[in-house]
Amino acid sequence: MTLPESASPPRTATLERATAETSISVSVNLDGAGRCNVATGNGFLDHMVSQVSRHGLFDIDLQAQGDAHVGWHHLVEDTAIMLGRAFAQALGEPRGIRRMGHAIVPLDETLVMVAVDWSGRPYTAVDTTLDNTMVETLSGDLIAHFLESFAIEARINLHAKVLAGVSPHHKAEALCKALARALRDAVEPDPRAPGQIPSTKGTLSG
Ligand SMILES: [Mn+2]
Repeated sequence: MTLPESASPPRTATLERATAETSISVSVNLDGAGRCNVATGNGFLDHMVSQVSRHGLFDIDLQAQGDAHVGWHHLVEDTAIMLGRAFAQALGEPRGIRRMGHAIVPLDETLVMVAVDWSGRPYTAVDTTLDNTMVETLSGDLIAHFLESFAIEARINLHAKVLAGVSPHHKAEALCKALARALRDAVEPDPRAPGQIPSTKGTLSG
């Protein structure tokens, strides 16, 4: 029996975790309006999470504190881990969704491509061209680390590539916008296949 749309469980998740390095609480609504309340202590990381929310139309409430005195690595990594876990939990069993999504996003001189597959098999191929530069207050390698950590925990296949660009800020921001649009397409209900697992294998459990 196919349940009517109104009976579908809400695609939301709320998680908290405290480690010796960070304390993070996160709530996600995949069927939101792009409302974002984020405070990580790093302005550019807040900017990145805000892009994912706004352009994916996901509601995200994320509060993070961490050992920033040793650098931003732990905070960026754990923020991405918790965000990825929240997305995976909010989605639950991936029935009736489009499963794959992609976006090519320009931002002035920058052009990026992101493609995702909610396959249940984590895989990443990320080329940001940012590894040897700073992105505002973040070392550039953390942008790829954010994307990869998110993808592993969300259990998605993520390909992300900067195709053109100069500004490190633009490259990182466009990557987050493209991730948002690709994710939005992937989790969108498919009205032509309601309630179905979008796989000939019959499962997306990996
Ligand atoms: Mn910006």
